Amino acid sequence: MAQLTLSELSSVVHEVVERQPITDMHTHLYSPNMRGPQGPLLLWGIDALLTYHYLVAEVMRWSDVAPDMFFDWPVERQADLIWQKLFIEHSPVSEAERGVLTSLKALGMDVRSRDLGAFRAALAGVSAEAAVRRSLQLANIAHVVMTNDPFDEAERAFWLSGGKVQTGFHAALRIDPLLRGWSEAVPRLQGWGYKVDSALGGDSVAEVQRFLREWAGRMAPLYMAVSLPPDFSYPDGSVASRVLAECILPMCREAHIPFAMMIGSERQVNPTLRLAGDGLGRASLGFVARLAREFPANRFFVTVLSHENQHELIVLGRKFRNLMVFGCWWFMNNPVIIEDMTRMRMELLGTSFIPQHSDARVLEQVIYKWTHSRAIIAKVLVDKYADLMATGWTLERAEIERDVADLLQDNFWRFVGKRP
Ligand code: HDL
Ligand code: ZN
Repeated sequence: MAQLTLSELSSVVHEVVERQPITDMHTHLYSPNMRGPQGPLLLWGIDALLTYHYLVAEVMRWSDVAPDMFFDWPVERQADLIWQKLFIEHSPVSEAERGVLTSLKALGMDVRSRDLGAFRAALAGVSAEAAVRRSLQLANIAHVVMTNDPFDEAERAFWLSGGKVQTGFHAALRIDPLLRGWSEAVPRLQGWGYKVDSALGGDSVAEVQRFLREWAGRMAPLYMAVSLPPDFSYPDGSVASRVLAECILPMCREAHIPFAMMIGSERQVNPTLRLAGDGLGRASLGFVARLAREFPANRFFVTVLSHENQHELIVLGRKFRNLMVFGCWWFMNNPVIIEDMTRMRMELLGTSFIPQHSDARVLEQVIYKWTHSRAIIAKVLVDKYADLMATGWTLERAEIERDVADLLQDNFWRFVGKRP
């Protein structure tokens, strides 16, 4: 096959990245057939886009509305305020603000009109299934991994009734209460018939394992996941350390699935902002090395929320083949940081990492989150390939296709040990 010239490089790389179907390994989307007591669990449409908790945090900086009053408003009124303050009265230059416009443009809206009413009318009445087909097609996403929480009353009924998700949607078993809310989890587990106690005595270990085994049986998760506070450590003599070592990691081994640790989220820094009220903290990542070293039969996806932790995590990725570095999580998901992290990762890990996930909560966000990230990943790849070519190394299109498939799809499926 023909060797690429330097002048061809950029257009070929951007085209290959554009064409590569994505496996989005961490989202808060739901299969369109998943329903809770209030209706579909999936969020989609213009008012859901505008009331994304990132934008709620941003509008509170320009408005003196009391958060509690804001949250009591109908979603449309919340969206009206966000549109007025963040898009009309001030230029929407933040990543979450610009993102709305990227998605609206891809959906065929002429954002020059700035006419929210017209956007609402044009996008109204679209079913969840139709919206999913359109957004995944526009974002070129082949597989969506959800976040599925057996402690979430809204989705329990779906799984307990034997619900099956739509093709292309996959479960991730999310178990935060077991590691960062054990005292609250105990009465709930007891209520569901699991003989556990707060000291993890008696049959508690076996019962937590049974809880995880039963939910893994219902969801067939591709991995188990937790978000951890900045001060999490292992081992620290706590019940959480024992739950991790004696329940979670053994059940991941039994189910042959990785454990994803998303480290550094400081929950409810400002509780009045509700979902928008979480912050971050710099973590001490020594426990990650210890877990990777002491549990070589376990595989760990790891992402961190503090910019300061990124370099340390990447170096840990060099030390352990059972550790897969992934994503630009949450407050990391901004162009300046995505580019910085992707360059650092490629310079230290080659292509043996997963550069991004969307973390989308609203369906149409996948369009902007991936449009923006593909452009940055392609830009970094062009630079790195150009550096290669400067040594006299030659490159063929098929090799770029292989590398991009690794980054956006195959590294994930290889690490979970399955084929899509
Ligand atoms: O814990 C998580 O999975 C985070 O992604 C939170 O859900 C956070 O609210 C979020 O949506 N970040 O993008
Ligand atoms: Zn998330």
